Amino acid sequence: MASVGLPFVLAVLAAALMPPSAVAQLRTDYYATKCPKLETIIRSSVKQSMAQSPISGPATLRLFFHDCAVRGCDASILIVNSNGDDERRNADNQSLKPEGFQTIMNAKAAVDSDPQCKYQVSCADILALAAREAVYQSGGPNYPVELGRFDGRLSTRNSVVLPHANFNLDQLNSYFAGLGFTQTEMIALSGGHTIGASDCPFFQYRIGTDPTMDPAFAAQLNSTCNANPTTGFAFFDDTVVGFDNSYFRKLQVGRGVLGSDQVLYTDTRSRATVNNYATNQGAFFADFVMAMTKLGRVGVKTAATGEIRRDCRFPN
Ligand code: HEM
Ligand SMILES: *[C@@H]1O[C@H](CO)[C@@H](O)[C@H](O)[C@H]1NC(C)=O
Ligand SMILES: CC(=O)N[C@H]1CO[C@H](CO)[C@@H](O)[C@@H]1O
Repeated sequence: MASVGLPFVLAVLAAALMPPSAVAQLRTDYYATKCPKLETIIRSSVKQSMAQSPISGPATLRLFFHDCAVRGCDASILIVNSNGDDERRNADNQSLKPEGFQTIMNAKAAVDSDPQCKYQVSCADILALAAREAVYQSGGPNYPVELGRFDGRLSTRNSVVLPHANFNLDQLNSYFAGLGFTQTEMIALSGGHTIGASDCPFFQYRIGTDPTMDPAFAAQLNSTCNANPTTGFAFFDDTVVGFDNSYFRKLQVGRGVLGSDQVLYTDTRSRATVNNYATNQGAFFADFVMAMTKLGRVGVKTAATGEIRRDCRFPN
């Protein structure tokens, strides 16, 4: 009998020492036989949604973050409970745009219209793939998405804990450390604000009071929000639907929209990373992909702890 090599022995040992299924095993080829056309189906469905509305891409990316950050990436953010007690109706989710939910509903319908795929693909995986499409089809990196998540059955308003737009660096770091992220990863993820917009209530308090805001920018935001106090909004950067590193270049000139954006440059402990991403888009893209992949692993459910939801809004 051939002797087994040392690497093999070490691998077996390592596997034996791992706690059983402590971490769900995600794989990029999880649906290779269950739904071979999955990625093509979702790519084309999200493309249609994004063509229908420029809000679809940003809203979908944000939805993925809000899902993973609460109870893990288990599509709990999509659940609609008849008593109204669900994550999407927490105050922190009030401004989630319906276009994001619609993008996922459309993608799910497209997946289930393929007889081979029907009821085979979790809503959590559809959301992870749709978020990648939102990034890629906005001009950002195309990256492999790990799959094999199961959908959760629970969603409650009180379980929602999300970062706030007035957080300082320590608060941002402590929030993201709770999800397992370093400061650099937190900054890369904040680069998601290279697409989309913010409503006035999230930043209006900074106008005229925050000295780190460029005065000309403050005047511009002021007139936007004065003209439409309830419906006014500001795009995060100049390339509204373009996924690039311009978000970081705007921070360098005091044109960050949210306090939590601008502080990444103002605080000298995080400034070097902002400067790096501002000058090196490749570095931002690489770190963003790594951090998004890591975000996609947060709190993942298995067949034993979750299900494949038939309607993304309701547990089976
Ligand atoms: C760092 C802490 C974060 C804070 C404080 C924060 C806060 C916010 C706020 C206040 C808005 C505006 C909402 C509105 O007016 O409708 C927003 C929008 C957005 N956020 Fe974040 N966010 C954070 C991190 C992230 C992360 C990690 C991602 C994804 C990688 C993300 C993606 C987005 C996107 C794409 C939008 C635009 C949504 C749209 O245009 O509909 N955010 N965020
Ligand atoms: C904002 O606009 C109001 C009304 O025009 C004005 O009174 C105020 O001084 C402006 N503030 C800033 C910071 O531009
Ligand atoms: C998208 C969505 O469901 N938003 C809800 C957020 O929470 C508020 C307050 O409960 C609801 O009115 C929104 O419909």
